Amino acid sequence: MFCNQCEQTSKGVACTTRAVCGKSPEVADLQDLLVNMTRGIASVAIEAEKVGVNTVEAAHFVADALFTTLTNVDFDADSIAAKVDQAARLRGALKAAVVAAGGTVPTDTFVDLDPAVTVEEKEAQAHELGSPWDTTRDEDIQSLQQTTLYGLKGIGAYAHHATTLGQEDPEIGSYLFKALASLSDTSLGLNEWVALALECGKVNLRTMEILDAGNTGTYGHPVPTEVPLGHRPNKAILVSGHDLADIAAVLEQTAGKGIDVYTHGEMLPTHAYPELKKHAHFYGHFGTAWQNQHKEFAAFPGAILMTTNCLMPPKDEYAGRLFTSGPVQFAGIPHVSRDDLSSVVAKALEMDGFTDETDNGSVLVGFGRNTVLGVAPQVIDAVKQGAIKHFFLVGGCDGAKPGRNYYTEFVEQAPADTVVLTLACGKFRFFDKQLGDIGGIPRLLDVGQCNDAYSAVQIALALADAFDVGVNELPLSIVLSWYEQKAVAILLSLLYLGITDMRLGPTLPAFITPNVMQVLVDNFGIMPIGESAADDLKAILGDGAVA
Ligand code: FSO
Ligand code: SF4
Repeated sequence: MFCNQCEQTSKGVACTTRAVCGKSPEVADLQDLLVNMTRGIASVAIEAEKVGVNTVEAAHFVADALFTTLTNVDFDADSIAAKVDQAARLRGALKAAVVAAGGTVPTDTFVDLDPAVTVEEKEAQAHELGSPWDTTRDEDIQSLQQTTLYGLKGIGAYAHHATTLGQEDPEIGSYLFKALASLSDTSLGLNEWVALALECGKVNLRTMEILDAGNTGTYGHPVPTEVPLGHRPNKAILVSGHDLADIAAVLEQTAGKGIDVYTHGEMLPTHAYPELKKHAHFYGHFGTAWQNQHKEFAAFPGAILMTTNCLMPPKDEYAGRLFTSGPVQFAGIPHVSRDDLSSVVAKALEMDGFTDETDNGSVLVGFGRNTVLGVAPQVIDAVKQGAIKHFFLVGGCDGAKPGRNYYTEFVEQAPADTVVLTLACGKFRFFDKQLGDIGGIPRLLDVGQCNDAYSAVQIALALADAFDVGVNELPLSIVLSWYEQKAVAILLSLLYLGITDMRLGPTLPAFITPNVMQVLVDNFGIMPIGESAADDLKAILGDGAVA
């Protein structure tokens, strides 16, 4: 195996014998095989588009397959092997349709590759084929290929959620096909790969936009909502991951059954959606970010549903009450569909649930673009009068590295005349800090999940418009934490928008070579987070700025 796609990669280089995330080398190889199968589908789909053959099913499959290979999603060799077979069937049907429409099917390794029959044989075949990018090429081109491929996985995840909510854009599928097919094109040089990587950012922005349309169109615009961090006596289900359709189904199928629904991790912002918060049994939030799930799931006295990443290999203490849905799979853990959650409900009813009442305070969520722009005149006034001096967007993923305390310190030490916007699970480093308000505007604004980076971008663009400046001239600094490939896609979106001077941590991606990093430094002023949050705050705001 060779995998360097996430921040926790072994020794900051690559997982080659043992995966830090817990996936087996066989699963890693099978994931590579599945990505390689999507490359074959992509090459055929490009021809299909030329001769007018419908490629919607291929686009959905490719997005879902890429999502499957994202960090902490699918640890199950059988399920990945089944998707490889499905890819071969889909590719075969697409080839036949291309021929029937008068087109010519291209030939290359992945258009022609016949997957081996058994899971073991597929593993051997996958091992032989190796990584999806061309390791014989210049290392900077490889770096850009990897960056793009990891961004594609992020797009795949967001496109999957958008499709679930009925949102489509054929441009997304067309770009996935083009970028995947480009992995085999040795004529492409550095400039072409820089362009493909930035286009990945553009297409990801569009994907997050249609996901936003799906989320807000189906469940309403988030509204400021106080979410208890404690619990009350009742049976309980904990829902983690990012899938709004799944938590909506849980809420519907538990209504009137004497079960309270709690969120974990990236599900916290769902409390703010009117069509979800209307359920009286949608009670509170339990725990923090994904990397704490071994302790937190073990302490939860009810059924647990993991709807997307980040799943960790489960502990025995709670494996018997854990369920997965959507693209998430783990051998031995029941996989359920949102159409029938009866086994999750039955498990929750069978367990004690919470038997006492505990008040752990609360947090405020629901500061998506609609809410924030609804108070834009007050925000603009506060800036003009000097009550708000600076905005920070401190967002991204959480993870296990001790260096991530930087983000807690950064937010704690941000001066009282600054406002912090946050999103994704990195917020759990500071989500319950009481930062107060500035003239009624809370100093800590939870914009939502990682995909709500779209919402944060809309807020920044609207403020830039109101002040008649570019986004880079706003009193706004972006401090990102990354862990997995959705964060790569979001970073590419911010670069595509031309946003400069972002800070990135806790470490720089292993797949970015020094030369590619230099391109990012020269063109975008991107920089790693510093040793000390206080020093970075001073560098941004000037001396004496730290609270
Ligand atoms: Fe966190 Fe995991 Fe949402 Fe990522 S749960 S780390 S950026 O998957 O997607 O924020
Ligand atoms: Fe290693 Fe991350 Fe790849 Fe898992 S996803 S094998 S931890 S680089």
